[in-house]
Amino acid sequence: MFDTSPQLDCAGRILRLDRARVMGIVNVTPDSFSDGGRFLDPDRAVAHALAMEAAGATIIDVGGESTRPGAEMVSAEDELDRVLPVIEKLRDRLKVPISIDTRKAVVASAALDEGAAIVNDVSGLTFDRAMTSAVAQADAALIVMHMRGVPATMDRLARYADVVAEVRAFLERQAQAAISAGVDRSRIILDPGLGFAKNARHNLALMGGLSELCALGYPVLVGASRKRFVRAIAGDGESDSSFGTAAVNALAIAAGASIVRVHEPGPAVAVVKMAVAIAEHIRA
Ligand code: HH2
Repeated sequence: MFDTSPQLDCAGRILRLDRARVMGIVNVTPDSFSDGGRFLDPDRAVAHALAMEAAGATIIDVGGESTRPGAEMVSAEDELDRVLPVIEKLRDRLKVPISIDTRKAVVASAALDEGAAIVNDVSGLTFDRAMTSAVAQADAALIVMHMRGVPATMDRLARYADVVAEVRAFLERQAQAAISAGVDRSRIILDPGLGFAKNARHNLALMGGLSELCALGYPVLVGASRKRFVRAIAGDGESDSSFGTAAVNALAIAAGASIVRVHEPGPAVAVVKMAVAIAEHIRA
């Protein structure tokens, strides 16, 4: 029978989005806010990625630059030295697509050449003008995330009259720009960028208005895992905020999100299954 369920063609790898999916995070960095240093060694990063796939992650997001508030920029050379050995080792061992979490086109292109299939640009295409052509040339999928400024300055830029309307307008504009530059519309994913130039109130407003972002017609990704606002509100400890993260993920799926980005896929997969089962019964 002809299959009409939603799916994303990521450089030839098919990611089915007929129900919500889990993206597992591999931070190959010394300084990420919750797991900095744990996966700087390529073999540990690879083992972690494989374990996340086994736990049910259907995208593995590899990043070599921390974007925590205040973080300094990493050179493209250092970023490549961190991520390429990991992607190279994962390429033939993972069944699920790899995304590269970077703002730099040269890093994205090299990662795509090495076997990544999705570019996760946390700058929402504002950092590097060459990013859209790098994505388009590889027929890769593209995650467009909202942020303002750069990690070193973004906290100062958390001022909005209507955060949902402003984030929505930005994402729509950047998606259009990507399409005009040759990225296929069916390969674009949008992300409100929780915690990026946003305070706790802004993050909550975006969660409350998430269905308005989903109404743009692109799959929506939500990344709340271990973020400051979750730890502050759920209050379940500095290092672990898995229950707070689970609550955000369940509500994101109820509002129509297609992907949740997490550090711990195991519990997240259970949350997604439960939330998906209920979301199918939500009355309009
Ligand atoms: N959050 C982080 C990094 N990349 N990408 C998307 N699309 N959405 C997010 O919310 C997002 C992201 C920050 O989290 P983490 O990777 O754990 O930390 P760090 O940037 O310090 O490595």
